[in-house]
Amino acid sequence: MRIDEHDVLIVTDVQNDFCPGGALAVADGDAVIDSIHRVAPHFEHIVLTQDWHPAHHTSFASAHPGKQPFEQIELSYGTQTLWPEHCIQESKGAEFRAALHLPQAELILRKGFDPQIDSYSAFFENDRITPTGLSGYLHERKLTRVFLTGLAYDFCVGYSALDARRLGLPAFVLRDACRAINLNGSIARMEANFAKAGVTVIEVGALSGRGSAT
Ligand code: VGL
Ligand code: ZN
Repeated sequence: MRIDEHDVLIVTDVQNDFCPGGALAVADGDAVIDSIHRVAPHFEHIVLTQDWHPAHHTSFASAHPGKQPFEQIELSYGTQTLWPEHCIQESKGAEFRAALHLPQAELILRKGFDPQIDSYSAFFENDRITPTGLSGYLHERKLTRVFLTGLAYDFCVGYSALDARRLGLPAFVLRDACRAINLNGSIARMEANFAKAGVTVIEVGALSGRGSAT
């Protein structure tokens, strides 16, 4: 499949806390970097997302006395999984992984900064209605097809892909450029949602375009 100037690569949350040694480490998380570097030269447009929580964020188990990480609670906007404290603004854990080298990325979109609402998706916060502004940005720049990579496949990457479809944008998840958290069947559940929403899952090797011979 050939990449053109209306396509955008979204690199999701490749941050220290989601990589080995981090507060919410995804197994083999930094393995996404090589795949992302492989595919990046095809794209004229790249957006990075950065999970960016204030201390005491409502998604942290530590903000809810008696609750443990990976339990669920009901918040005003619905069910929320509770996480270890991670990606706190200006912390080392919130920094992009040092090996990630994408100086050509055009936008860094921060999310999860409202103390009271989590944000998995790059498009909408977890209340499913508060926009991050990414939809308007892509629209104004005439970026219409979304290719998703990064962490985690079954949370932030997945919800971003579903929201892209909700906005009417073709969405392609590059499976081998993602790694998953895999919490209580979250991978299978997300893939069922992909199928319903029309999200296409492909491999990095399926793409060609700028900077490739084919
Ligand atoms: C993520 C859980 C909490 C992710 C972010 O990037 O998938 N998951 N915050
Ligand atoms: Zn988070």
